[in-house]
Amino acid sequence: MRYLTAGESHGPQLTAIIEGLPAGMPLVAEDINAELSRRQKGYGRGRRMQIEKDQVQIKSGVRHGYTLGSPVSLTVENKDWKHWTKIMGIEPLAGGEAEEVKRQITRPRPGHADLNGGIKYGHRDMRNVLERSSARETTVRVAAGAVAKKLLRLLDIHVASHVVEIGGIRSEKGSFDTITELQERSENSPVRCLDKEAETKMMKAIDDAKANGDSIGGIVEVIVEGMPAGIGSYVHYDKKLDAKIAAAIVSINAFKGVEFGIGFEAAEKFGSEVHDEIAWEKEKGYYRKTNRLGGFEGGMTNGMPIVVRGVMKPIPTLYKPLESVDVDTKETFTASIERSDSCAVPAAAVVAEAAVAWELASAIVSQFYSDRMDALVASVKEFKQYAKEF
Ligand code: EPS
Repeated sequence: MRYLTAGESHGPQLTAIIEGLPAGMPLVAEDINAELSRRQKGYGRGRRMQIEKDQVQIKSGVRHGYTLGSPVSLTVENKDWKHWTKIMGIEPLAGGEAEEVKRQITRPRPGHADLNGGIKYGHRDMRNVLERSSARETTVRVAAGAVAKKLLRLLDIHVASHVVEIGGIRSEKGSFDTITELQERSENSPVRCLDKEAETKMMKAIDDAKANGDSIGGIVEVIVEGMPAGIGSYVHYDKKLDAKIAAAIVSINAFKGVEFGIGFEAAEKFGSEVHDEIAWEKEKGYYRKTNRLGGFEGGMTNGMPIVVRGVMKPIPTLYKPLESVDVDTKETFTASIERSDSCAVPAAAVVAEAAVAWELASAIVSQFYSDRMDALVASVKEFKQYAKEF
């Protein structure tokens, strides 16, 4: 399974083309729209989110509510496009129009793709870079992830997330009993945090950063329940499923790191404090007495819940100026902007869910016969039973 996204932040639309889905999988726009609207929420978002009302249009690969096996194309309109038709126009500029859109971006923002992307493609107007490197693209990654989540749900595999840290404030009372409870509680929090005390402090930290013209980052955690053991590979480096998930998380705009289970804490512990003891019961099959490794051993799932965390740096588009260099004049200037999110960590949790869901769905589809959804459901069910009795 693979997908390609296209679209500029202020262009007419965003597109995702998904290939490799089983045929006969139920899919309607509402499955995707629900996820798109989750991504648009979150305390700390800027004015752009008041303009956009992300809604998907399924343009191919689905007939009468079921996938056909052919590529599924998804589009989401940029409502803001109507304000950018000249600056972001597709057709060559007519004589007089060039004057209107001559405002070129020659001042790269520190922390963004602007300068490196400009050098790579020879774009002296760095709008040509920032339009595509914008996190607006995550809209259609979430759309593709929503399709993956639908496939996983049909296999009784469930994905949820919450925010564990924003601007140095940690969620201390973030425990939960079931994944449904986790999802409900994080959904009802403006910062997707389970700890009410931390939630208030996080919102205050976002307000303070905003008042200061600054931005703050944080840590999100994705949890997945129901994955059978033995998905992924210990045989080939490029088929290790935890490695694929790590790449998918770090590929989200502004993400700088990833960990599974206790993650980096493992560096300071003995092996006996890190590895999870194996047990077996007739009803449950094999399980681990603890889940410090976050559901992965040897590049494969071990049947325990998957626990992945990703760290997002503060958004680099700042009201508070940082020094940079104008590529035309080579003069130092201080960069400042007109519109930005002060914190997008809650929204990024939804994007991280999508990224993880995609990798899991993709690994399942490649490991089992998957041309037909009914056959896939049957084989995964049978495999889960086999793994239990192994
Ligand atoms: C972004 C800048 C802002 C954000 C945008 C990501 O957009 P604009 O430049 O239009 O003010 O709102 O995020 C989204 C549009 C989105 O859908 O998440 C950036 O530079 O990455």
